[in-house]
Amino acid sequence: MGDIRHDWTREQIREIYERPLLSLVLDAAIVHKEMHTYGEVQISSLLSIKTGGCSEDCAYCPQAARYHTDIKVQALMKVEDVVKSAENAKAGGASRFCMGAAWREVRDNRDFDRVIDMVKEVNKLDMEVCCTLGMLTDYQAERLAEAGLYAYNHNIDTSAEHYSEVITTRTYDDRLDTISNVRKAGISVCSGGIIGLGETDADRIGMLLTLANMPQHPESVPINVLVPVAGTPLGENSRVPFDELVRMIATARLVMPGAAVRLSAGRLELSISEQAMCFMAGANSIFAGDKLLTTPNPEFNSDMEMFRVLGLKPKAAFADGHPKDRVKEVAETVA
Ligand code: SAM
Ligand code: DTB
Ligand code: SF4
Repeated sequence: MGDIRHDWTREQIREIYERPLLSLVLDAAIVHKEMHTYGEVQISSLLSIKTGGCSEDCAYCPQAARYHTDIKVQALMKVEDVVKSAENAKAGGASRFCMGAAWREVRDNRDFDRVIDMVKEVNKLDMEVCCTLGMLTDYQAERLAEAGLYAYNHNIDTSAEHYSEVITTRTYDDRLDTISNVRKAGISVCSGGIIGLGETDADRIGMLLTLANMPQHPESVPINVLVPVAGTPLGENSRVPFDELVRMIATARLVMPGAAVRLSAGRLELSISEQAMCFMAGANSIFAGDKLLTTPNPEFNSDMEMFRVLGLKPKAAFADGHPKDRVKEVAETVA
């Protein structure tokens, strides 16, 4: 039932996506229970280590320099401030700490050296360290891996077909290349997308098809609901209806049974019961902390209340081992 496959056809994913909602949720819940510890939720905390002033034109993003949003541009943070923030996140129950930078790509300069130091320092806290810094070369991915990076987030955002409606300053293939560099370096891959960008159901299915047919599924798949930000081209988009989010999560669960499906941006607008349905449909990860990168997220206390009411348990760091060790294990089994 929860077979891990990489040969999905568009029609097969469409058939799943179009099932009546409650049947779809039940099917996803069965696979979820078979493949994961039901009710266990991985908690990631996000920190924007370099904010705004980005050269890209991602139409959803408040950090693109060309749009007039009211975010405060901030240069790369100091290592010690980042470590303090990671310590707070750990005290709040986060097992993963994700550092985001508003860069198009990583450059081999002193800023990157500082990020490498951040990775080393946060790693000492026994947390899964994650970064999202834009495009990476294979060499940069290796440097991050050597510094102890556990995961790298790089989203495909939408379908290959819809992509150029949203971003023109880099291509879908650029994104896939970075993901493959991350994978080659033995770093856990975190890749998903956004719904609410003006895409069709066929685009949502196309996005899941790309992810599900990767040679290895991303270990984490964030499903973001667009947070419309005034001043961006998509700032007036209407909110994605809740049932469409549930449908997307359940389909992701069924086509990538082993992945952590993350209920990501857009949680602030969801009630506890709506989030409960997302967890039933296979979501088993969230971003916690009162801020995402630049936009608000539910308060710590309200999330703790949700965990209590729903009987959710935070997942421990490194419960799935380290991707590097898994590469070693596979090599040893083969030898
Ligand atoms: N600059 C790097 C990059 O683009 O890869 C890293 C940071 S970027 C903000 C990370 C991801 O956040 C984007 O790929 C996108 O999926 C998501 N994101 C950005 N703005 C968003 C918004 N307004 N609503 C939902 N998701 C958003
Ligand atoms: C992801 O998929 N979602 C996070 C994280 N990866 C980096 C970012 C969401 C950003 C939402 C808009 C903001 O706060 O700026
Ligand atoms: Fe820049 Fe990333 Fe925002 Fe695109 S999503 S504008 S690359 S910060």
